[in-house]
Amino acid sequence: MENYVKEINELNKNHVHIKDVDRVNKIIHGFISGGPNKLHVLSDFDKTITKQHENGKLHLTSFGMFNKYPSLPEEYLRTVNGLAEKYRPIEIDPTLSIKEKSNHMEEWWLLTEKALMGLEVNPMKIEEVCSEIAPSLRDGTKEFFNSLKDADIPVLVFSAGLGDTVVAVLKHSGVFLPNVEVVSNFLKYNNEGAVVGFKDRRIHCYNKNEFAIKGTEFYNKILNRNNVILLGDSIGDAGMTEGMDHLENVLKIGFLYERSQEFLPKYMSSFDIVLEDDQTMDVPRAILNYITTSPTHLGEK
Ligand code: MG7
Ligand code: MG
Repeated sequence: MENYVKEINELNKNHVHIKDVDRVNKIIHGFISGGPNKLHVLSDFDKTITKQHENGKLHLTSFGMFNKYPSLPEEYLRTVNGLAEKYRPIEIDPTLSIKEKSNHMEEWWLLTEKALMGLEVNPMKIEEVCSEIAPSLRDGTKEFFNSLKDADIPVLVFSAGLGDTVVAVLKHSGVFLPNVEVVSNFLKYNNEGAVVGFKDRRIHCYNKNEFAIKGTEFYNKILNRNNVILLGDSIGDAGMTEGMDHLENVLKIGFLYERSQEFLPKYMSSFDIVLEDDQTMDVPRAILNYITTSPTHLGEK
């Protein structure tokens, strides 16, 4: 088999870590054989589509952006900030098993949903707040999404964050294209315009898998697409394809930034390709470009 990894320049940089090059070559081979018609993209949002850091600052997450909505009740903010203080360390604790964390995350999202209940917020105003905050997307995201659209490749942005702010940012950045869908926690309102919770089952960072995608319109679109590029920045993101039995070639790309020394081994065993402090979409773009221009694929046309 050809050494695709060697041929794709972007994969030969110092910050690119690949545990098993043969495996990645096999996956890319599968991508080329299947062509764009068999491919789709499954991507996390927070710190995967948005940058992990910029000018020395970390970006707000989708929940964090919502909390910048003007004049939210003090009590709501106190509650959710308290929850984040308690649960965030558990979320990233490398000594706990996924199962243990899962129960805590279940609780965190439930309590957040409860705290949101009764808030009177305006969807248009949420969009406005997000356009003002306007977190930057990774360099090249727009080009990446446009290439995916041109090749008719569906993209699922799969977020355990808040869907309303995710969509607002994607729209504001011009990447909410017809081939893009968002599965996330969306606010549900009553007739008086007060939040009554999330629209569907809560998606948290450790049940973000087929459980949440099955039955959606997107799932039907990808049932005949057995190749996928998965993008994420948290270990939990590597599990997004769990339960999707029709998949054949799954390429997991992980963006690592915080505590990278400590986490690199773990990331390398969860993701096929680990990008250390890479705030661009260069690697996914290079791979996509390689697939769509590959002679094997073009020869089949
Ligand atoms: N995350 C999860 N929850 C909250 C919350 O209530 N407030 C804030 N500020 N952040 C939250 O995109 C998923 C990420 O969102 C964070 C319920 C988690 O850290 C999770 O990784
Ligand atoms: Mg993320």
